Amino acid sequence: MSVSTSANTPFHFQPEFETMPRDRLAALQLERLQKTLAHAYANVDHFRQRFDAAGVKPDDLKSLEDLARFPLTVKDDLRAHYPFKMFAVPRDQVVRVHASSGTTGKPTVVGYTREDIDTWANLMARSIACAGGRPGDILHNAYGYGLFTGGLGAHYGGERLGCTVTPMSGGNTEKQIVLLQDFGARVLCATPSYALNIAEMAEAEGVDLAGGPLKVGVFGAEPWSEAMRAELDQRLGIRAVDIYGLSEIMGPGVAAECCEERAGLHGWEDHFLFEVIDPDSGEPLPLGEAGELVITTLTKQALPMIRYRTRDITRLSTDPCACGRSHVRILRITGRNDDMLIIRGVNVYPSQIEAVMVGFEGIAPHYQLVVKREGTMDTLGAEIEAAPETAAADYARLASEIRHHIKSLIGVTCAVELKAPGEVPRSQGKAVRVRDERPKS
Ligand code: DLL
Repeated sequence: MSVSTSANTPFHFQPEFETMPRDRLAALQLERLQKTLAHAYANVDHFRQRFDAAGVKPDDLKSLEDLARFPLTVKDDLRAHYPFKMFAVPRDQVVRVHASSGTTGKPTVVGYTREDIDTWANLMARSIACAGGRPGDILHNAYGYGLFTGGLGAHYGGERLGCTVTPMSGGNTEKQIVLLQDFGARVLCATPSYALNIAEMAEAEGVDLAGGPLKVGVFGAEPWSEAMRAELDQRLGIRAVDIYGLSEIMGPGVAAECCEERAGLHGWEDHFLFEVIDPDSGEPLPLGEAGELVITTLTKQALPMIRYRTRDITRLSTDPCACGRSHVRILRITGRNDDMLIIRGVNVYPSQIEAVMVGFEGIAPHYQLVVKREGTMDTLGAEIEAAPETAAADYARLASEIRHHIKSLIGVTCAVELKAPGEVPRSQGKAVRVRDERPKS
């Protein structure tokens, strides 16, 4: 692997950072954290007010553990300061903005200085390389371009790594398949649900993507399962690798799995500090316990984030990894705590239903949960697609078996309906797993 630290030369592995002993990594984090707190306090009214209200000053941070004394930040804080009031630099130093779709209320807007964009490109290059991409590869980028961070994030990272990037964006699946083949892409960047959509359409058209040059899938932006990984590996003839990120912190490339182990995402601790808290009390949890991931940026200029509550549920591990990287691993994110449905008092995550479905033969990995209101009670349904080889005469029996298992394993009544192949909507980006048909109050 080549080694270079210059931002201007293509590089893909920085052993001096990626394999840094954990005590030196902690020292680097402390130094960068002190600077970040001072920068946020001096330049963002919101942070100054929140720190003052909590009775803490940046100088009070003498160790990494002291961070727990600082207030948490939530998505609503960004909404309340729409569009630019959380920025820590004058607006004319912000060279790019992205924004969340804002289906409820105002979108959240995030900004980057030129140096932030450079750091992001480096971390995405590092993430793609960690996943198995190499300089010289043809990288087909099917993440959506636009306000979503996926498209441009993977684009700049692919270029920085030294790949030839096809800026395809999402949708137009027939064309994706033609270009994947004609250009000979080795790396596919997409949401896992959209990658599955591509695999399925290629098979239907008689195109053998699995036998071609495609070898690496860099899939993220939504929760997915080991069962889906096995399916993507097999149907596309690749090694599918998980990548994580969120706009409020940077975009894709906050963490990535390595192709060696594929057992949790290396969180890039030279640029971010990861904590897991109890989502109810807000208290930090010991290493290894499951809870809500909280991230603090260590090098961001335009939008420093202090203890941002991601809502993502996971566990951290510092067990050694076969790849030699020392950075913490974020274990597979199973869902968000705001995804949680409460059905007649039972807490249910969509990923739990998916985990039950995975055990069944005869169904395809396409499903949607439907929440309705009957009288004053919420009800849950699942529309699950049958595999092409399943006979229609077996649908009712299969549906009843799945319903029975959901009831006994999760404790919730779920009306399961088997759909014919192709009837569950396919994703072009992030899959919609829950259709909420409750009346809007
Ligand atoms: O989804 C950034 C991204 C783009 C990540 C491309 C990976 C690849 P947002 O649109 O702000 O940013 O959504 C962030 O998506 O808090 C998680 O809930 C979810 N998410 C992202 N990656 C994963 C993943 C991008 N690998 C939100 N597994 C996050 C599970 C994920 N959930």
